This record gives sequence, structure tokens and C-alpha cells, in this order.
Amino acid sequence: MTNSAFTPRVFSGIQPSGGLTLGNYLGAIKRFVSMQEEAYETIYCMVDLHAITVWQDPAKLRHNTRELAAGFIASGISPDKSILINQSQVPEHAQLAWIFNCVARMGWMQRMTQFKDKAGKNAQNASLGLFGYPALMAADILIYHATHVPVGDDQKQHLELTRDIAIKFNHDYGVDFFPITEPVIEGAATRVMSLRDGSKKMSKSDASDASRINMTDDADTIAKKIRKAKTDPDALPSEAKGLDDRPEARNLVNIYAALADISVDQVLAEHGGAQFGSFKPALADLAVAKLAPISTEMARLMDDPAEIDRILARGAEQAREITAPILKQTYDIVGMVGG
Ligand code: AQP
Repeated sequence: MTNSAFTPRVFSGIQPSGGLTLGNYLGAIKRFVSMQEEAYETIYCMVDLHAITVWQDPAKLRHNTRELAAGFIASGISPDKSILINQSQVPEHAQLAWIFNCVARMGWMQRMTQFKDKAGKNAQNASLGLFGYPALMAADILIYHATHVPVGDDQKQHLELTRDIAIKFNHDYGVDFFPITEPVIEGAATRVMSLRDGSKKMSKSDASDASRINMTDDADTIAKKIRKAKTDPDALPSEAKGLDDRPEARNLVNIYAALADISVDQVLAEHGGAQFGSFKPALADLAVAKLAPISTEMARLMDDPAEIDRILARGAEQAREITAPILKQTYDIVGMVGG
């Protein structure tokens, strides 16, 4: 059976492990919004169970989950067009993850670069959940039989593992039950880098707030962070090739292109030859113009957290209409006794 036998369905998620960053927005959310308008069923998730693989303050986790939902909606994800959920309200994610813990191999997990990056030198002290994270991620996707997953470039390896788990499950049980999911990694900013270090990904949990633009930053803060962003002393080139070996310059140009919905070549046709002294204010103006309406709407939505909770509860009900039968069939395939 090929993927064409499955309903075209999109799943993706973001961890409520901090506030949303420009990296999450350009690498993931913008694509979530455009796929919602295409011929897919779309399910978008605050992956709270993933967030606790690293300790989270419970009150902050609750706040971040609601704020993330507000960020999704303010960016254009409509609860009437997409199913919007927090992972823990749909228990089949965690139930399928257990099955996948028994399918995935230790060796596969040990190759995951995100675990190595996040656990650092002290891997023995990392949580078992952080090590098993990719099996839960595979379950998040496959409990919906999702065919497409829009993500930033950093999640490529986890999506390959999701495909490996689906293939091994199908092979071990002699079925064609799980689809082989396609990653969707597209756009000018699939990996937005830290504003302080062009070799490091922009990340919501980076200790330095100056390294990232938060979706809730005000106009002055955005302008200040861009003004202080690390760059080199040269002017912008007029062709993309001129950005080779200039990671910080490339990052700012990529961000500009993604925010303006134009290509890197178009940015350089317009700004080639400019010094950062003039390019940075142009980028800051663009970022504020694009992000301010979203952060204003997020703040408005956060005034009514009960409404956000209702949206997530309704999303969970809709989600379980898909996930409960798929879990039941999985249990049947594996040999669990039950009605
Ligand atoms: N810098 C980035 N550039 C492009 N895409 C990015 N994504 C994250 N950072 C960038 C994409 O956003 C989605 C959600 O990511 P996540 O929150 O689940 O986990 P993450 O990739 O580990 O993101 P963070 O911000 O770095 O979180 P923390 O700091 O908690 O680990 C994914 O599609 C991801 O590719």
C-alpha cells in the first residue's frame, strides 16, 4: 500500500517549553497556516508531554501551553479549519508511544543528535523521556496516520526515525498499517540561527534572550535585538553565493526573505551593497510590521484563557475520533485482548 491510500493529513507540534520564537514562526507555523488552506486535514499540537522531558515549572507550563495556542490562532490557524490540541488531552499519543518504544531500537535512539545536543556531557543524568522523545514524536504523527509533517530543518532526523518506526512496525506485523510520512521542510528560513552565534539554532530555551526574537517582544525590543545581532564588517553581497562562509549575514538575509515572502536573490537584488547599518533597520521595520499584529492578537486572546481551554477541549474531542480507532486497530494488530 502506498501513501495515496491514506487521507492527506498534516500533523505538527511545538513544545510549550518557553515562549514562541521567530524560528518557530518561520520554520514551522507559517507553513502550518498555508497547509491549512490546502487540500489536507490539519492537526496542530502543543506537545506538553514533550516539554516535560526537561523539567518545567507547572504554572509556567500551563501558561506557555495557552500562550502557544494563542500564538497559533493569532498567526492564522483557525480552530474551525484545523484541529488544535494539547498532547496530554489526547491520551492515545502516549499509548501508541509505548508500542513504539518496543519497536524502536536503542541504537537508533543513540544516533539522535538532538538528544546529544540537549543532554550534553551529562547524558547519564538526562531523563529517560528525553532519550525516548523521538518515539513519542513518531506516535504523535502516526496516531493520526498523518501523511505530511511541516517542520524546521532540525527535526529532519526525527522524521526519518518516524519513517523507520512505521516501516519496522509494518514489517514486523506483516501489515501496511502506518503511512511513510513525508517531511515538509520548505521556505527561506528552515533553520533560523541565534542572533548572537550564527552556528547555533535560534531556540526558545537558550539562556540568552538576546539570541532570539520572541513573538511577544515589543517593537523596541525587536529593533534593539536586531541592531545588536552579530554580523561581520562587510557590505551585503549582490548574489547568494556571496553569503557562503558568512553565517550571520546569511541568517539575517534568510529572515528578511522569509518575512517578506520573497527569495534570497530578491533580497540581495534590493539590498546588495548595503551596510548592516542600513540593512538592520530595514529588517527591524519588516519584522515589527509582520510580528506586531500577531503579538497584539496573542495578548488579546490571553485575556480569555477559559476560551483557549474550550478550544483545546473541543480539539481533543475531534482528535480522539481519529486516534481512538487507530489505537484500537494497533492493539488488535499487536495482539492485545480487548473489546
Ligand atoms: N531556529 C529554528 N529555525 C527554524 N525552525 C525551528 N523550529 C524550532 N527552532 C527553529 C521548528 O519549530 C518547531 C517546533 O520546535 P519545538 O518547540 O518542538 O522544539 P525545538 O525544535 O527543540 O525548538 P526550540 O525552540 O529549540 O525549543 P527548545 O529550546 O525547548 O528545545 C519544529 O518544527 C522545529 O523544527
